[in-house]
Amino acid sequence: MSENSPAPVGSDRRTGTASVGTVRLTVAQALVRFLTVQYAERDGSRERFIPGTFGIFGHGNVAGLGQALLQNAQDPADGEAPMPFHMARNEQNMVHTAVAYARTKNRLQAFACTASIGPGSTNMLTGAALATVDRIPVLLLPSDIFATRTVDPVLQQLECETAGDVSVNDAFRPVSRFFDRISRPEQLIPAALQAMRVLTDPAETGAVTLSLPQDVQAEAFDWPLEFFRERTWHVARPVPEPAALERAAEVIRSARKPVLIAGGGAIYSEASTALEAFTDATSIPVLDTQAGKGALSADHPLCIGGVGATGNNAANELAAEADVVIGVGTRYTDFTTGSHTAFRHPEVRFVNLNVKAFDAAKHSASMVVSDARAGLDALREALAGHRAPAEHAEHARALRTQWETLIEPCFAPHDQELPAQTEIFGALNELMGDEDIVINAAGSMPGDLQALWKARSPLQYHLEYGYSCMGYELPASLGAKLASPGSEVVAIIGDGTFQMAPQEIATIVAERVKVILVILQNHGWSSIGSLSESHGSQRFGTKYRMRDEDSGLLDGGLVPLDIPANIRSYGIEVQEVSDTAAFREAYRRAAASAEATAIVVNTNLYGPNPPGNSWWDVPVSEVSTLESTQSARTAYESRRSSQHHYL
Ligand SMILES: Cc1ncc(C[n+]2csc(CCOP(=O)(O)OP(=O)(O)O)c2C)c(N)n1
Ligand SMILES: [Mg+2]
Repeated sequence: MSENSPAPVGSDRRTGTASVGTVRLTVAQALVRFLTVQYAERDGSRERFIPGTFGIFGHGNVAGLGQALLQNAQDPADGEAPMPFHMARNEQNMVHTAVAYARTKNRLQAFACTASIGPGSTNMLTGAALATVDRIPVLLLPSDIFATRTVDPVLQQLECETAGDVSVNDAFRPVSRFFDRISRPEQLIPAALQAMRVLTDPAETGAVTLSLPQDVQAEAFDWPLEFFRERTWHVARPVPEPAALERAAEVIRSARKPVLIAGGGAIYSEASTALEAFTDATSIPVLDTQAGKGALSADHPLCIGGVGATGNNAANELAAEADVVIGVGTRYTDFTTGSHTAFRHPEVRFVNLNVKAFDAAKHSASMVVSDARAGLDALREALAGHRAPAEHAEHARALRTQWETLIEPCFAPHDQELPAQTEIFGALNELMGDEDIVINAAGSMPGDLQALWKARSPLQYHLEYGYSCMGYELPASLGAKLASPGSEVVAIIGDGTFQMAPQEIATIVAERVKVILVILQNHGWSSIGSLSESHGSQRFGTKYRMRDEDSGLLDGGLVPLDIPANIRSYGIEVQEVSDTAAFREAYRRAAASAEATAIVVNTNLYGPNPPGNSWWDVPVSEVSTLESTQSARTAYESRRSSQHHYL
């Protein structure tokens, strides 16, 4: 590739010295080249920010970004870094893979994802929403309709009669933290720089979308060489404002029964050591959210575990009594707050330590806008010498011991033909190493895992419960393994979830990535089935059953889907088991294998699930002719009356 004169001056990529001159490249070639020289740095450790691109080609990107990626691989410019390409099977899945990678890297790296026009691009919308809800960086490059409009309507174009500049890609706007459409080549320069800013800003990050019209991708432009110099984006650790810190410390000093809730932010900011030091110094018990489990090791005597709708009784009792709740890096979803019923002290106050003011302000809190690690260290110093009352910590430890006794039966064999999934989780928790990764997102499993799982490292418990997206687990296992090759990566996948997105097994096989897929076959939805039953809807439409010729309903025999055979067809080994001892054996074989394998476990659709006494607000029909619904409504109204506004 030749670069236009004048020749680059002082174009040392390493030092980032200014370069003079231009180079003629297409927009797609320029974007790929730009992305290969972006770095992120935190605490002195620096890595290339975009390690590769996932993609599926169609007419929207095959000759634009596809050509640029090929050229990058086959004919790189002098000193140009490679941009590894990974071919996915479904666009939604590739975003899940990218999200899992970025999460495992604590948001210090993120993949790019390229998709074709129309359905290829809109298939990424769910992944975009997931990334934005979960605050995980991913760079999305959907292709767009011609900027020139000469050939409109192009294949797969939505024709908006009232606005010529609208395409299906406008649907990315609400689910992206930054969106731009590159209608002219030079727009790429500010857009690419803004994209990097948002991706590497812990308070802003999420899906970033650069919509790339098909014609513009292939259009050439004389780019300033300066655009392609190596850039380092410093991932911030904002420190708390002293006055905010003092206000927060005062609230905490006044507390008789404080608790701390560790959310995902505590993990992404690598605040575990700071959290442990804070806990040891203050004796304040630590509860966790789905994203925050493992921030404090389960072995710590004041790690009480999951709080809220899927939490455990010990954590929920402490939450109910708490006069001060310290939220660290949490968004306070309805699962964490038990739909605003978990915190019951009439004068409960909140202290929220969050890098995002939006979250810090929740529940009328005393706000500390700060990085979790920096904030915890500063708060510990501001509280020097202060400890929560000794009887409070004692009470927390006693509740924890009681809960551990209460859940023992969850792990023992039940008197039923097929195991409860809790038995399998107990075995898995024992078999997996501290640095291994368990992945799950939807079904009845997140509730059981949040209540029962003991995470001994911040890496181990990878639950996507912000968007709780069926289909995340399997492609996410690929992303997590690419990010942490030394970890055993286990995706726990319900049979419903499996049927939504099995196809990325082909990508896992092609990439030669070793993961362990654990599929729980219970012929339906244990989760929504029990929710339906408790809410008066009689498990309607929640089982995989044949349409019965007499009743006309889906309540006939089992649908003859052979999941093991289906998985085997992708070329990987499958073991099928129906009891916990056999599962242990199967896991040991899977762990010993060098290749991806699957274990299909037949489990009981009806659980039982762990004990629990918390609540989740799912409205029940106010009027109904069904007795089941009427009684569920009465129970619903009584629980709803205990909701708080936290003002
Ligand atoms: C994409 C998506 N669609 C629908 C839902 C709503 N939903 C939550 S759990 C569930 C059923 C999950 O079934 P399965 O994977 O078999 O797990 P199980 O409930 O049996 O544990 C559904 C439909 C969801 N979370 N995600
Ligand atoms: Mg199921």
